[in-house]
Amino acid sequence: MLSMQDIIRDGHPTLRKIAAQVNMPPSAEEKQILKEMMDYVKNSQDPELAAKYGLRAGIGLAAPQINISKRMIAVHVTYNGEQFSYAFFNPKIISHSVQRSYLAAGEGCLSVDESIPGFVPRYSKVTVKGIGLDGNEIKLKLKGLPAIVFQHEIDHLNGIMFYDHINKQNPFEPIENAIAVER
Ligand code: K3U
Ligand code: NI
Repeated sequence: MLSMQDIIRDGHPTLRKIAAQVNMPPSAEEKQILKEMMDYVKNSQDPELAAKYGLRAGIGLAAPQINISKRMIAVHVTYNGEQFSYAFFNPKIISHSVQRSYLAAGEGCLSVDESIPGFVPRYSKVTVKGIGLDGNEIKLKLKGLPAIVFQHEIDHLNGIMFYDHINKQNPFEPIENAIAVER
């Protein structure tokens, strides 16, 4: 079972690397790691398990955050009463809106212990393609919080941290053509 001890923190070089594609079909070990990433995210949202094992709550996790530089992400988030629970190998944004969005409360990251205030510009809508744990291709059209979480996790695969996108001079500078998303 993954715990906070497995999660590397800001400053670790793996967080700044471009993660490698996973060769298909994935190995049994790669599937096991991706399952454990999903288990972490789910367990972390269970208050009893989170307290018992000291898990910081998360709605997504990318393999580089557990020091595995491979293109694998897990997302488990509820938005507008709908659950988005996906474990992906080799996720890719294949198209996106012109319109931008940002999380009104700002973003957080399990690899960043402090809170970093500011608006993080994202695409409002994205279409994401990837391979699921069963080896089948999945294509998702996302908006709102799930779209933001996928962009945050795919950024981790490219060595990008959420705060890289924040305007350093004025973290809360209004973003042109952007809508606010509430959690
Ligand atoms: O935003 C967080 C949250 C936790 C519980 C309920 C609701 C929200 C915690 S931070 C988080 O989940 C990151 C996880 C990371 F860094 F490992 F990927 C994902 C994320 C947070 C906010 C916006 C986009 C992505
Ligand atoms: Ni993160």
